Amino acid sequence: MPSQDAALVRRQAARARALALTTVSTAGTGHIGADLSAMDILCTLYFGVLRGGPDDPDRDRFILSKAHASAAMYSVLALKGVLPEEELATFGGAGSRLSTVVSTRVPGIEFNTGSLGHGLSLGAGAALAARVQGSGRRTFVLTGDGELQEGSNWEAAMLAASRKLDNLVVIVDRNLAQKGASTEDINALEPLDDKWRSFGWAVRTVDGHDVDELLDVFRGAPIEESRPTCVIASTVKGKGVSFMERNLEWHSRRLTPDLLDQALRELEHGNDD
Ligand SMILES: Cc1ncc(C[n+]2csc(CCOP(=O)(O)OP(=O)(O)O)c2C)c(N)n1
Ligand SMILES: [Mg+2]
Repeated sequence: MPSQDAALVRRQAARARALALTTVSTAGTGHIGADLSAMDILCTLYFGVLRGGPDDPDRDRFILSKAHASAAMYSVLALKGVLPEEELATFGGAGSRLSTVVSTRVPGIEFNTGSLGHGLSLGAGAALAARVQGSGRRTFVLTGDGELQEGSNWEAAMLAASRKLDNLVVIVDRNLAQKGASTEDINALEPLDDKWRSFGWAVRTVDGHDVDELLDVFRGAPIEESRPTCVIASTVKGKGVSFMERNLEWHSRRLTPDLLDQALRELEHGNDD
C-alpha cells in the first residue's frame, strides 16, 4: 500500500514539474531533461526526508552537485515557501539570483556548485564536520551519472569510506545520459554498483521515480553500519513528458510555448508508461 507520505510527495512532484517546465520555457534557457530526471528524488527529500528548518544548525544538508538541475531545485524551494513563486519568472535573467546553476545567493542553497564533480567532496567535508560537532544531521548529495567521470568524485568516495562517514548519502541520478550522449558510449560506468562497493560504500539500486522506494532507502540510511551510503537511482531523463523522455536533445533544448502547452497537458492527464 502506498503511504500517505508518498502520495504527498507525488502531488508536490507533479506541481514542481509544471513549475520547472514553465520556468525554463519563460527563460528560454535551462536543462529540462536533467530537471525532470531528478524531480522525484528532490521532492522525496524535501517533502519527506530532510529534517530541520533553515536556521537549525542540526538540519540535514542537501547538496545539488548536478547544479544544472537548477529550475527543478528552485521550483521545489518555491513550493516549500522558501522562494516566492513569482521569482521563478526571472530564472537565468540578468541580475536574477536564480542563475542556471545554483548558488548560495538563493535561500536554502547550502553550497555553490555548477562545475561538475565537486559536490561529493563538499558533502564529505560537511559529514565530517557533523561528526566533529557531535551533530546527528545527515548530508545528502545528488550527482549526475555523467558527472561521475570527474575523478574528484572518487577521491571523495575513498575519503568518506576511510573515515566511515555513515552520515553521508550520495544519490546517483542514473539516467544513462550525459550532455548529448550515452554515458556508456563516452566512458562506461558499469558495473557501477561494484565500483562503489569496492570503494567501501554500502550500495542500493532503486527506481528513481518510485517515491515509496526512495522514501524507504533515504529514511533508512545508513543502510550499513560504519559505511557511507550510495543510492543508485535509475531514472529517465525528461521523465513525465513523452517527447522528452530518453531523447538526448532535451538535455537543454529550448521549450517553445506550443511545446510547453503540450507538456503541461500531458502532466495533467498523465503519461504513466
Ligand atoms: C566540470 C564541468 N564540465 C562540463 C560541464 C557542462 N555540463 C553541464 S551538464 C553536463 C552533462 C552532465 O551529465 P550528467 O552528470 O549525467 O547529468 P544529467 O543532466 O544527465 O542529470 C555537462 C557536461 C560542467 N557543468 N562542469
Ligand atoms: Mg546523466
